[in-house]
Amino acid sequence: MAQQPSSSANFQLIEKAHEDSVQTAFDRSEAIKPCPFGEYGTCCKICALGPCRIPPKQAESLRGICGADVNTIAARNFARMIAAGTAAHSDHGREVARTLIATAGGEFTGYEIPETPQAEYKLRLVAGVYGIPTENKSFTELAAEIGEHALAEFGQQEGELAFIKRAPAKRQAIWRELGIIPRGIDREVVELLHRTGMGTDQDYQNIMLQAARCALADGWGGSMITTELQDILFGTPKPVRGKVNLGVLKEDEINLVVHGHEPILSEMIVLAAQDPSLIELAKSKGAKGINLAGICCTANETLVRHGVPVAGCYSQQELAIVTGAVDAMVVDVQCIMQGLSSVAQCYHTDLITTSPKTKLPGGIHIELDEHQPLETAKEIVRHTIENFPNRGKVVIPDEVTDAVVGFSHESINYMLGGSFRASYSPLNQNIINGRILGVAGVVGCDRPYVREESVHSALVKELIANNVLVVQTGCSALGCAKEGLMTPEAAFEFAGKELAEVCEAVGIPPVLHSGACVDNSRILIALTEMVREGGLGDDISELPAAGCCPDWIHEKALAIGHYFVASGVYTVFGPSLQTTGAEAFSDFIYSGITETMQGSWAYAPTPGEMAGLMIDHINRRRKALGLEAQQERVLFDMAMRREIEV
Ligand code: BF8
Ligand code: SF4
Repeated sequence: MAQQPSSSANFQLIEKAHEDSVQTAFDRSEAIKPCPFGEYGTCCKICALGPCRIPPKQAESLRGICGADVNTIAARNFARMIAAGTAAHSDHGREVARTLIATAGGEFTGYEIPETPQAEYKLRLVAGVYGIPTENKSFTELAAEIGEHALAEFGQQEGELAFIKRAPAKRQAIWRELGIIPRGIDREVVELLHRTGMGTDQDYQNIMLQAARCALADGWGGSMITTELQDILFGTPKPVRGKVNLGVLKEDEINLVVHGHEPILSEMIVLAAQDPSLIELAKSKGAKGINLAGICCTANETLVRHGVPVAGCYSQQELAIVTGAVDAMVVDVQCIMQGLSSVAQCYHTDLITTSPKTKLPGGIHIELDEHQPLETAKEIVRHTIENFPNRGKVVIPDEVTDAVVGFSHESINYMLGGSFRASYSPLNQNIINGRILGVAGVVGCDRPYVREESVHSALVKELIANNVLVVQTGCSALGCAKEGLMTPEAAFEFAGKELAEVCEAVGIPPVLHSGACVDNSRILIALTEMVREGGLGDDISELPAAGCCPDWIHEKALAIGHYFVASGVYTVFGPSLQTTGAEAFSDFIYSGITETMQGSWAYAPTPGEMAGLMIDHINRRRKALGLEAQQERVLFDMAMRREIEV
């Protein structure tokens, strides 16, 4: 049977929004045309002599009033986005470290340090990296010490972030040689902002070195701290079944949607939604139960740990409310559209903010009481239930896709080798013998543009058809889950024959969902484990691997891109990197930077071209490793897709 494009849920609700005279991001993206100077990267407004805008035709002759040229301006803009992205991920990590310490000290109730073998494994692993002796210490004592070490790394002024030691030795040596090992997380963000202010660093290559130090403080610092400490508190993800798309909302149940990034409150909402007295209250209002669903990366966090259904990715947040079925949407931080406020006003949905960092016009603020988070969660669930009788007309698209998700580095290790011989050896062996061509990390955001097929799934289908195993995070992962790429059966439908055989033998989908955007740190560790396993070179840059962010919105994506590049990964971005007006700077990030980092940025406008660049890179790495030549690339075009879908 022909599969409907997952975007038909969007079409249906965009139409409903128009009938209801409601404007969404899909309309605004038609109305707003990108400013060309933003695309060129050559508008500078960091001081009051400007804003200075340099059009490409005058790139050679015109300079800003201070004398800054296009390359300095574009590098500063680019680097400042990296600083902002690092700040966002890392501030999330800081909250998790604070929560771990306060939970271990008994100050916050509701959370607990679980006494499970997985928690013990993670506590010992992280304690080992921090050099914390583990003998005769309870889980709680270890968790407290780990939390203190992690928190100290935000304000650390000298030395090296501890997780840097987890990278391959050769990579660490490159960083030391370049002088870019992060000293402290906040320090690198502040220094990058300082250096890119008016009148400081004017050498784009030097700016990008500090940008690398800052981005590494994200990938091997703030984001990795977030991932590891959340795993200690809430559990390390393991394969779990989930459901994705707007059809997970239920007409006859209370629908509470969690949205944002930090799972600190949503973990408690997962518990509160199961509270028998609240379920009774829901029934007393005429609902059959309480249906919890997620949007964006809070969704990814609750999906990979608990199998909580996902209503949608970034571009679908307003559409969830347009269904008329969402009784409350509770948000924490990041990627929350201000458009939600005006959409929510047209329906009965309560928009509940919970963090002092995020307030929305028209939102109801129920601040997370860290000391009794479960009580806050129950209050939110109660509030949601009370709003159920106010519902008007409900239209829920009949679209839901199954997915198997939760592929943390630990669960990949286990799936590949089993509990007694967990290792990456089967993966490396299959790459060496050519069944798997290589590995790709595909991450990023989704735009509110109406398309028949998302760039994420178009790219990923082409990669797996060419026997490239794909690991994903963020909204990119949700986009591919919606397209049905995350079931073991998807291997037979979409993957090349050899990759499908490996997936069948191991029992994994050809596309592995590893979590939220902070969990790109899991991909760094997985790549490092592949190096450690042997046979594929001594550094991440030598692996037959590539990264791609086929679409991006938030500055966080540039921080991720640059820590992958600085870790030696060839990293392709689309649809625009906002550097086109600065030729020398663009050339530098696309090729010159390889000399020092052995990784680089790349750009391609279409999914097919992105896949082509990645596959060519993987083949070059295979050749350098002396692995056998590969068969010709399968071009996975629209016609071929339709044939598969019939
Ligand atoms: O951190 S993928 S739109 S939700 S930024 Fe935002 Fe982009 Fe989604 Fe997750 Ni990541
Ligand atoms: Fe213009 Fe220079 Fe000021 Fe930028 S820093 S706004 S280029 S004067």
